[in-house]
Amino acid sequence: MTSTPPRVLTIAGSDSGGGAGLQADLRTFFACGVHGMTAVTAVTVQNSLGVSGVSVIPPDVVAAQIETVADDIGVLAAKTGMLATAEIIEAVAKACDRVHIGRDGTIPFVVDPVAASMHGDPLLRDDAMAALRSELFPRATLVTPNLDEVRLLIGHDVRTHEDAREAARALHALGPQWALVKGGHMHDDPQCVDVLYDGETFLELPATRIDTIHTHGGGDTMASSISSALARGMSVPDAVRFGKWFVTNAVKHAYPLGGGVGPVSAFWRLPEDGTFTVS
Ligand code: PXL
Repeated sequence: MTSTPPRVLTIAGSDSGGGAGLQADLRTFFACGVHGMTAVTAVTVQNSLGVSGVSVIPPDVVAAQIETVADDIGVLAAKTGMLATAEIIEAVAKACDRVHIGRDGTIPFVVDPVAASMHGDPLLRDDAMAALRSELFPRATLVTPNLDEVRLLIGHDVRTHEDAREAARALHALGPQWALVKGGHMHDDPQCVDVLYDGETFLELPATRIDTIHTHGGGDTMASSISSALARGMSVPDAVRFGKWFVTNAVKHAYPLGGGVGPVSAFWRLPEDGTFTVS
């Protein structure tokens, strides 16, 4: 019999196109060798051209999904993606407290403050940003905003690496143990520099910028690879280094899909040939 792998929970929305959201998370969990579980928050009607509909799951159903898998299967790390409404955020906060996910519990909790798709389609209601800040940031082990989310969360317009450090300070003051400001959206920088801050020390993580439009699901992939590493017992800085390496490779292997924006790809972890060979 094989032993049970580490188990990781994503609290996120479905992308019918399979590029982002919980589909990207599950693919990443698989590629990182962890067992993925889902608390679905919303179903988006979506293809590579954009989001044309959203159906939100009742908050008590979201909470029940979290509690039922935690009670039986156990969660070694959890992450959030699209949370859709303030009511869902409040239900997630309470459920996480009950099953000890997050800061004062023992289970690492990565809060990826997803606000909009790359096409600019809203994935979080306007009134929910305040709930994200007040309910989830103080419970988070790590928050992972991109620069657009930084602007919505704290009003900082980040243009330089010094701005990114300032933003990390302001985000950390909202209560997470660690804040990661991702530099991917600083488009005139030839590097993608992410800044990690724990209230004392800044860690800068550079990577060469890859020239592609196909970056759908990149943030989800980074947060879920970090969560997988945390579930394996890595420290936050090591888990973030792992996530950066994982997502950089996934962007390198991004592929076109439909008529619009394609996804980053976790396929880089699979053998390039022989996948269908029976031996
Ligand atoms: O990549 C952010 C994201 C998260 N979750 C869902 C999404 C998207 C982007 O489109 O659709 C469901």
